[in-house]
Amino acid sequence: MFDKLTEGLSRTFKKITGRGKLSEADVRRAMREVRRALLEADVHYKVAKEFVAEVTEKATGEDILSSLTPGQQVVKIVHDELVRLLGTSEAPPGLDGGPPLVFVLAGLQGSGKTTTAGRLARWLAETSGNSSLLAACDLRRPAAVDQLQKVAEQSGAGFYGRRKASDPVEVLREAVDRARESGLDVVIADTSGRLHVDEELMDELQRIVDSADPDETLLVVDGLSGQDAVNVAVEFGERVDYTGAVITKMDGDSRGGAALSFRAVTGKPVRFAGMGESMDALELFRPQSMADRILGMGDVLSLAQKAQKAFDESEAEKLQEKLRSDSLTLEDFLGEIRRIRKMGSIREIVSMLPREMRPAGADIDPDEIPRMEAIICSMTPRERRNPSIIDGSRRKRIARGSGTSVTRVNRLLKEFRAMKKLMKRMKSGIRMPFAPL
Ligand SMILES: Nc1nc2c(ncn2[C@@H]2O[C@H](COP(=O)(O)OP(=O)(O)O)[C@@H](O)[C@H]2O)c(=O)[nH]1
Ligand SMILES: [Mg+2]
Repeated sequence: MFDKLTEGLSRTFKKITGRGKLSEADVRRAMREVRRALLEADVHYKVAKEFVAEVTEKATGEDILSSLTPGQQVVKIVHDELVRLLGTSEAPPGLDGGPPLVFVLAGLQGSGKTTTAGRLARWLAETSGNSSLLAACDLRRPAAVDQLQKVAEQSGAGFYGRRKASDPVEVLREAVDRARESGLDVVIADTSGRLHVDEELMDELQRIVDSADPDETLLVVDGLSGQDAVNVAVEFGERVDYTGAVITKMDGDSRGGAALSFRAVTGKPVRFAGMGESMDALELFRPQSMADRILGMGDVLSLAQKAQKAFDESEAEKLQEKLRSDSLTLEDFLGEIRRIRKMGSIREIVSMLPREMRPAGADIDPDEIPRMEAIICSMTPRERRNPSIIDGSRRKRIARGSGTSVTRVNRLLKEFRAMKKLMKRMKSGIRMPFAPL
């Protein structure tokens, strides 16, 4: 995702972070490069221009240029402006009201509406326990009703549709009645799209929206189409007052133009990002981590901030020393998993690391921690200090002593090794070239 943009920006930032002094001309030169990188990523030219003007203004102040690390300050300003451009914070859909809440999905053909209907149902179920009913309001193509039904099955959502129906407004009304009768929380209407915005499409959508008065009208746009996605959004906005957007196909080689320009051009929040074709590939759109990724830090910056909070500096140093000398013990491990629990689940932390830094099998379920504690406590001090002596019979004894099983003891030892690897990498990864830590 956004690889080219990341490449362009890193090249520029490398030039300015390696130096102790920066002149105003250096900053201006760097900003010209930033502007070019944004345009190449298909960011709307006005957005790119304003972005660069804003950063330049902030970055050429005396306080920045005369600071000890001017390059890093400039990168930080770019980072913060990117976060702002992307919408500052997450913008989940409103869930007060209803039941049933009504969400309408609109957008061009192929943008990902039908897929998003299922993924949204899944997301709602997982994040807030809401049940959904998918309503088949795309009556243009006969196969559309079947496709939605399949998606509903895959996502575990309910389905309402009539193959012979001709009026989507009516279908949605019936679906809402059905959801109310069955006690379902959200109706998600899949509507029809066209290849281009046309009168007929907009009329139909407007009728649906006028009649259903949805709690959310989400415009689904294709992240691969760059600025075009934003142009489409502007056209839709002239006719229908949608509440937010879903940008799909961000997993592909999307250059970033849609995600970066959307908010600034339309004034509407991007609520979700589609990150793949599977039913669980819908994520809240996260300006903060998106900006981190664009700057090529994976989410290392936020990981580092989190880590910093949880790690006491001297502890971290001790640990570093142990990692260096490879003498990390299971006692340290226990201390570490308790600390890391404070930071959020390991799964979450691992997912924030750039892909190449991710160790295999290092995700530990936080609910497992008490059990892991019991297992480590059932070991002798010698075993804790030197896990390699834990052979088959010791494993059996430990399993008995901790009231667990040999499988669990094995898993813990495996996780310990993975963790050792993870922490080694984290330690070297946290100090990124320009993360001002
Ligand atoms: N890689 C990827 N493919 C997606 C994503 N969202 C949708 N698609 C694919 O895009 C195509 C069109 O999606 P569909 O939901 O049928 O679009 P609709 O015409 O707007 O209903 C399908 O092949 C989807 O699998 C996404 O986030 N990532
Ligand atoms: Mg569809």
